[in-house]
Amino acid sequence: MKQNPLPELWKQDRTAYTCWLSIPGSWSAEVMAHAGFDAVVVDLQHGLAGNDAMLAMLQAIGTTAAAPIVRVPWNEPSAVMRALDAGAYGIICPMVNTRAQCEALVAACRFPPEGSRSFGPTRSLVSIGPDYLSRSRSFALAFAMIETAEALANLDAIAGVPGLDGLFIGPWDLSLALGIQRAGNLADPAMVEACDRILAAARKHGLVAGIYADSAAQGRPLAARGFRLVNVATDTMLLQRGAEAELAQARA
Ligand code: 3PY
Ligand code: MG
Repeated sequence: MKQNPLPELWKQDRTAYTCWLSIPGSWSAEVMAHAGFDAVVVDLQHGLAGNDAMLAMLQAIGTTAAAPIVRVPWNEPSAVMRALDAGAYGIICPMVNTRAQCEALVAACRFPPEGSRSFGPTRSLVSIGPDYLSRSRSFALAFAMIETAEALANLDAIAGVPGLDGLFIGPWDLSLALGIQRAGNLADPAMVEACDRILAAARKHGLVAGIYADSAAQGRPLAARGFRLVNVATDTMLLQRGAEAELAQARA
């Protein structure tokens, strides 16, 4: 019987490291998952995969111990339910700006009476197990992305939504929203302050704080600050950086 490894890691106050998949296809997903990340995120918002590729990528991640997570394209119940039905262990939802939007996200992740998820976990009943319904709570982690000024203004109300599992910072959108000179700059004092506020709100409400970084150098200090779901790699960037580095060395 499958278990979601993430809640156990967080009980031990350990950081789950993730990688982000923007390349559609099962092969690169399988390679990335085999690297040993705690969770692998299929990005349906800015990544290039659609629903068909998502299924194959979740199957590929399922050949490893990594928890498969999906970042849905938007806060749409159908997108959330589809990803959970296809075997995702959790949802990262972009642009959650109000308490009502966060309530809608959580409701889409939970079967009645807690929520309004429609029953039809076609693959989850196979890939997770026939008892999926009774264990679905730990396989439907709900993370609300905090990445706008509106979300920051509503931070406490969003974090207080019952059933939410975590807040997840999108530093690129958040830095644009805050008018920070260099987009994505996690070291900008205004970003440091915003991230600390989000971290504090997560702690206050017993939530996991997560954040997107695209390297270990960026991600390690974030884990030290208390983030417990930290992205440290993306497939596209690794491919690009690796290819450029090899070519540069060959031509040197
Ligand atoms: C952001 O930084 O805005 C993200 O959504 C990360 O992908
Ligand atoms: Mg974003």
